[in-house]
Amino acid sequence: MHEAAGFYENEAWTAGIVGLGYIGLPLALAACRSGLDVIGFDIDEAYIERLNDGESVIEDVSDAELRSALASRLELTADAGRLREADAIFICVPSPLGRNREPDLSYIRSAVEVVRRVAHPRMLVSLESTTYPGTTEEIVVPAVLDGRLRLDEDVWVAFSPERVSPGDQLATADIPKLVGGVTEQSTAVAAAAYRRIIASVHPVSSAAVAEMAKLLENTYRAVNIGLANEMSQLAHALGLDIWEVIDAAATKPFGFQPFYPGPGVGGHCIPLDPQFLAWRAREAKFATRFIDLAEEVNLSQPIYTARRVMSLINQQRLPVYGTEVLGVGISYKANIADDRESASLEVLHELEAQGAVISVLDPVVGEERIEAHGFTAVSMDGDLSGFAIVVVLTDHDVIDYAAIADAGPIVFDARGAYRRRGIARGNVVAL
Ligand code: SAJ
Repeated sequence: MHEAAGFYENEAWTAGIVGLGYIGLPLALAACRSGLDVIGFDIDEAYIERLNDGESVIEDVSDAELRSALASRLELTADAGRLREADAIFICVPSPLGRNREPDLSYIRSAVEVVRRVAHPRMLVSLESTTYPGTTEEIVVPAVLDGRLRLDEDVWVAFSPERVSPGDQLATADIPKLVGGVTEQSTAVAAAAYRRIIASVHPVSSAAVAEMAKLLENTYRAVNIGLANEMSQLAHALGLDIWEVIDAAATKPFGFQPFYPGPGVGGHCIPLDPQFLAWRAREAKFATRFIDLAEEVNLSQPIYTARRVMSLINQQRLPVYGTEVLGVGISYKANIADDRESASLEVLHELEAQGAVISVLDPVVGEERIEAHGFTAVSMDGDLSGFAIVVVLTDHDVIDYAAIADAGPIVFDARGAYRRRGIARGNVVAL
C-alpha cells in the first residue's frame, strides 16, 4: 500500500468538512464516531453558533449526538483558517441549478477557494457535491495545486458522491461509498481515508466515473418516476386505477421495481441532478432524450394534478373561484419537513391562481412554514367540514386519513395514501 494510503488507513488524522448541511454534518459526526478529530467549517456564522450551542437543524442529526461530538472530537467554526489543521478536506456544499436550469457551481467554486488557501503537503481533498463529469479535474485540481503543490507527491484529489436519502434511517457510515481519484494514487488514498469512516467503500477508476455514477443513480429515479407519472395519466384516460396496476406489476419478483406517481418530483436532488448530465451532454453535442422527456413529464405533473382537482370541484357544480380547498402535506416527500422544490406547493399555488382559497394541514412542516407560503394553517383537530375538497399531496404517516375522509368532503389522493393504508372510502378519488 502507498505510504500516504497507509497513513490515512492506520494513523490518527484530522478531517476537515466544508459545508455542514444535511451531508456535511452527518459526515462530520460519522468521522468523529470513527475516532477522527474533525474540524467542521461553514460560512454561516449564525448557523455555526446554533450548532455550537448543541442545536441541530439537520433532521438526521439529534442534538444529543451533536453535543456528544462537540464534547469530544468535533470543532465547528466559521474560521476557514482552522482547516489548515486538516489532513483531509471533504467538500459538502450545495450544487443547485441556476435560473435557466444550468449547473450553478458557485458554491463549489467558493468552497474550492477556501481549500486553495489552506492546502498543504499531505492533504487529501474530496468533493462530495453532486456535479457533472469533469468538475473535479477541471475545477478542484487546479485550485488545490495552486501552482505550488504536486499531485500525488503533496496532495491527492477525488470525487465521492453523497448518497444520503433524507428521512430514511440509513446512517451515513452504512451507505456504500463510491470513490474516484483523479489519479490511481488519489483513488487509493481517498479510499483508505473513507474506510476509516464508512463501512463499505467502492473505488472506481476516475473521478469522472464517480461523478457520472451519481448522476446515473438519480437520473434512473427521475426517468422511472416520470414513467410512473405518465402511466398515471394514461391509466386515468383508460379508466383504470394506476395504484392497482402498479401493485399488480410489483408482484413480479424480478425485473420490475415499483415507482409511484405523485403530484410531481421535488427535493434538491432528483429534479436537479439529471440536468447536470444533460448540460454536460450538450457540450458533447449529445441529446439526452430520456432525461428531457422525464423532465417534461415531471414538470407537467403538478398542473395535471391541479386540473384533476379542478375537475372534481366542477363535478360538485362549484366554481373554482372562492372554493375552500385543504391541501394535506406540503413537504417534497413524506415524513420530512423539507419543502424545497416541493411539487405540493406548485399544485396549491396553481389552484390559488385559479381563485381557490387554500388552507394547509401539515404538522410535519409546521404552521409557520405554511403561513410563510401564504396559506392558512389548519391543525389536525381542525374543522374540515367547510372544505369542498381535500387534496392529499404528501402522505405523512402522522396524518389521520380516515378522519379526513369521514369529515365528509371529497378527497383527491395524489399519493395512493388511502390504498396503501387499506382505508376504503366512497368519497376518496385517487390520482
Ligand atoms: N417520488 C415519486 N415517486 C417515487 C419516488 C419518489 O413521486 O416513486 C418523488 C418524491 O415524492 C420526491 C422526489 O420524487 O418528491 C424525490 O424522491 P426521492 O425518494 O428520490 O427522495 P430524495 O430526493 O430525498 O433522495 C434521493 C435519494 N433517494 C433514494 O435513494 C430513495 C437518492 O436518490 C439520493 O441519495 C438523494 O436523493 C441525493 O441526495 O441525491
